[in-house]
Amino acid sequence: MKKALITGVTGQDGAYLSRILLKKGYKVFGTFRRVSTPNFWRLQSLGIYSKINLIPADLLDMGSLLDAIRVSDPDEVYNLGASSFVSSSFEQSVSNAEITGLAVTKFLESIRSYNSNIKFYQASSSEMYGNNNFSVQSEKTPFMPASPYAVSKLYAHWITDVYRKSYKMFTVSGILFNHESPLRGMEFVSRKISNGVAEISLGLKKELVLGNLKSKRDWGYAKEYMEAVHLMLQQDKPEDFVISTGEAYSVSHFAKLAFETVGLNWKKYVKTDRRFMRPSEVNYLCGDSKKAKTKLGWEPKISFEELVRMLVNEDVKRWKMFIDGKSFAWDAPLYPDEAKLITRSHQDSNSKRKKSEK
Ligand code: NAP
Ligand code: G4F
Repeated sequence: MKKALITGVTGQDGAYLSRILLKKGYKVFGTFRRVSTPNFWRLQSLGIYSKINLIPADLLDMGSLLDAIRVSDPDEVYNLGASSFVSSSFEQSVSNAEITGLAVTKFLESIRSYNSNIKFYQASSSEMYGNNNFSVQSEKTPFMPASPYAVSKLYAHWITDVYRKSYKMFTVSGILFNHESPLRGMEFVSRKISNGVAEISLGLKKELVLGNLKSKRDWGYAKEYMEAVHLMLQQDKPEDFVISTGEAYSVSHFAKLAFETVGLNWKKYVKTDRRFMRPSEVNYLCGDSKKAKTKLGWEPKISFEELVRMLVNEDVKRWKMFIDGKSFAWDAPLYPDEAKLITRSHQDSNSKRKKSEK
């Protein structure tokens, strides 16, 4: 029986990847952070919580990573753990660098000293391309990071490459473009929109406040992307792959389709506020995943429209179940109302407003 160790098992991708590996007969180990409130709703909602061997560990703590490797003695390691929200990397840039960037070197060192035959997957990101003005981005496109998160991911990406070349280890990076699902965190724009649309359609909320509506992203379905991730570690040779749909749509188009799903006109409900805009924005991302199609036999199946509808319908279903008093694993009721959050962008937008009022 193959053994896999996944960091970030409590996140969106960790949950889908765990289910894929369990179905393939793997013994799955997942690291989790000891937090004051347990965060296993995604594993519970996929019905796999009891099947994962959970190991407490933190990417900030090298000893705990080494312990996780010793305890699980894995054939494959999937490093999905990261501080993954780009906006917050502007507010917590140092911890982001440590968790998302430097921790990868600590992890690779731990693997190298324990057993350098372990295969290693690093969750790289299309955010690393930044604003490089290429109409499509492939494995060969130069990177131009525009956020602390992207810089940290790029460091992790290159150190993964260095370990592959220097120590002949099987280390690969998947450069994944945005991928969404009903298990997406509420702070990301797709879920923020689908949840907001669900609440508005049921009369629970009056408006949806967003940031930059013009930026474009290449949005795919997380479950399909995790199938590609597994395939990357089954190749004969370690290589990096872009995973994307090849189509880019604006945030406003996402909102339009989401509101149309419940028969509403988005223009009546969507407002914008500077505090949801970033100090520096990546305007456009669109991936070329031809290499994955040729070498992995992978291509996306679900269309953008289907993805948007899936998210909205699932959130409407959840809110209805909640109203009916049903109990189920879910995040929305615990999520803080963004109107109450005070962030650096909030202060920046206040000071800009005050200056313009003078
Ligand atoms: P996610 O839902 O935010 O999950 C992130 C995971 O990382 C969570 O399990 C989180 O644990 C864990 N984590 C955070 N800080 C940690 C720390 N100090 N030590 C150990 N674990 C820690 O993200 P995702 O969407 O599943 O993405 C998975 C990976 O792919 C991330 O590395 C992300 O940056 C990358 N990626 C994502 C996308 C995308 O569109 N989804 C695209 C490209 C790359 P808690 O539950 O305790 O917070
Ligand atoms: O959903 P987002 O926060 O995702 P973003 O920044 O593209 O990052 C995600 O994808 C990356 C891959 O490219 C991952 F590496 C990363 O971990 C994460 O999963 O924002 C998407 C776009 C941005 O242009 C943002 O400015 O939506 C825009 N946006 C507009 N209003 C908003 C909002 N984003 C958020 N989160 N909230 C808003 O209200």
